[in-house]
Amino acid sequence: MAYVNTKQILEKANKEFYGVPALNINNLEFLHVIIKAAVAENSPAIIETSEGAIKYAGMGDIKKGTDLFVKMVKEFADSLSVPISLHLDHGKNFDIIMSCINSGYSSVMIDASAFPYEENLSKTAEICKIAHASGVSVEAELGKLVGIEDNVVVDEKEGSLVDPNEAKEFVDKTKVDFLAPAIGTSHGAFKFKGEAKLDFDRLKKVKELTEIPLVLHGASSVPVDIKELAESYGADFKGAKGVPSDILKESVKYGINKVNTDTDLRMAFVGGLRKYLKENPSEFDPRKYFKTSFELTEKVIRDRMKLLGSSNKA
Ligand code: PH4
Ligand code: ZN
Repeated sequence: MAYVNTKQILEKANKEFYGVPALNINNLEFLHVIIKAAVAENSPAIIETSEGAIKYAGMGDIKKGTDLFVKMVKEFADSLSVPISLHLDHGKNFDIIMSCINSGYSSVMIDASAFPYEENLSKTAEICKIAHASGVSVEAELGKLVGIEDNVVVDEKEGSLVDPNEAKEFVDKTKVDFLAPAIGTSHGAFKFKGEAKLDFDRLKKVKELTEIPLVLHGASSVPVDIKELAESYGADFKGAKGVPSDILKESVKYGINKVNTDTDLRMAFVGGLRKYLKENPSEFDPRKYFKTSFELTEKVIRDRMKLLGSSNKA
């Protein structure tokens, strides 16, 4: 099978009420570990690359970056029985979005959420038209991901979350395939100053009105064991806090199907690397010193697949 359209993965998840992790990569090692985890869990997986990842992998050359990621992912996915897709995360640059479509990505995100609603709508509709003509599915975002500083001012936070009625009109007019409604998460390792909380009433309304697969950005949990392990080997992750597992599970119950996770993988990988190098100070072979990184990161991904319900859904 197994290099598929992201829409195929998410429509099944939507119908059968589970979430699929969307996991960011920047290099070959993260791809290896995701493939390993997906096969072990018999789970679908969505692999995503940000615009920064594409520039990094292509040494600044966008076409090289998008071609390389498609070749890498397809090379592994095509011989697997679990469905794997490749998605552009937070596409803001028209040339990068076009390069992903032309190289053969399974789906792209057009992130015009920084623009006023009408402009977001028209930009998203334009990308949908182009992408759909090539069989590529599209994600868009409504509302803004709330940063930690915004959490302090509640009114500002209110104003930046998704409006469910706008979401309905937006989906109808743009023909977007999946939608990321802002419901209170933010990117990175420092999401909440106080208690973690998402706006589930808003999420339920968006799902009820649109019925399409929904996406949760900023969904890393910052697992305590990973944080503590990394810190015991010298990392400084003071104040790091993510979305607790029970809240993630609840968000799937209310309609989230694509669960964007990057920070947890990065923390597990770097924690494992710190541990390995401390315990093996004379090792300098890259085929060996990622051993603990691989083990910890694979476990984080497999735990996430079990939690979201994508295990055995391949
Ligand atoms: N993302 C990941 C964004 C990564 O520029 P960049 O490569 O650093 O961008 O879209 C997420 O939603 C991940 O959320 P997380 O931070 O909670 O893992
Ligand atoms: Zn995101």
